[in-house]
Amino acid sequence: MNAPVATVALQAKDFKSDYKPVWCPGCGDYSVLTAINKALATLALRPENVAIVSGIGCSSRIPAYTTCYGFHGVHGRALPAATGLKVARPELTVLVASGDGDGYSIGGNHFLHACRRNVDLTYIVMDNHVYGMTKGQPSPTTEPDWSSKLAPGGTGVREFHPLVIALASGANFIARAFSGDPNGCAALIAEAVRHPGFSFIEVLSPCVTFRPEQRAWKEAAHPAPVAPTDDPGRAARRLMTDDGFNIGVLYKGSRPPYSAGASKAGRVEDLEKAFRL
Ligand SMILES: Cc1ncc(C[n+]2csc(CCOP(=O)(O)OP(=O)(O)O)c2C)c(N)n1
Ligand code: SF4
Repeated sequence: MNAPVATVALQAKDFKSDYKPVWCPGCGDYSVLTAINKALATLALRPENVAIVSGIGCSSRIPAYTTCYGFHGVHGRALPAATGLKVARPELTVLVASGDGDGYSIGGNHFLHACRRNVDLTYIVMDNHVYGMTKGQPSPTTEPDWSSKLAPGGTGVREFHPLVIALASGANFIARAFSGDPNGCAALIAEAVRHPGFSFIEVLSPCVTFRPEQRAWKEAAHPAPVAPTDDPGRAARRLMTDDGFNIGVLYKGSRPPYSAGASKAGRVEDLEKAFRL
């Protein structure tokens, strides 16, 4: 985070746009929106110094509901758009909003390389283990035995483990949050924004329409019983044996973030000069 901060303290409501969310009543994404707005107010940022980039899905509607700059792009392509934006405009605080379909399926390749590049972004994935917007298809994080009209008897395919993949690919900060605890979620988002480099937060955010049984996540979510580690080996062991409901910061690394100025490819201004007609 390196954007100028507000001289007059703003409140979470100052980050809320006039658009009324069209999410189903009870959708977890309402609380994630509240948490993002709280985190931005806690960080004393101003809406004009923040950009929220997303792909497509119910969760990807977030940018329209804030007063920050927003880019609601193409399905699965939020990370490359956000990476370009952050490299060209490093003074902006850039948040990326996604879903498990958008971010791990069509956007899965970009996820690996965003972790590896370590550009200073905060990636918030609202995971409901289903494609909500397109009416309930299984996603990469859907349990293999989840039976639905579209996948009777389940897919039989093992789940993708986003946190392990993020660690193996080089993410510098890895956390899990729960939308049912918006204050805790806001605190984790603020910590992720403050942490330099690529920060990944998996937010368990129930889809009450296609996965009504996820309302029980309230009982399942619990604070991670261990302090964050900076040791990738220890983090890997913890994440591989994780029950999927440990909430908190699970890995905090110290890899220096990508800097366009330090790259042999040259600074963005030099590249722009070279391409000027
Ligand atoms: C190229 C392309 N393929 C497919 C779609 C259809 N589509 C829109 S949203 C979506 C899945 C969204 O699921 P997820 O990211 O989990 O978000 P949720 O709606 O659950 O929040 C799909 C497949 C699309 N818009 N563009
Ligand atoms: S379909 Fe699911 S994810 Fe989409 S708005 Fe409704 S509850 Fe939320």
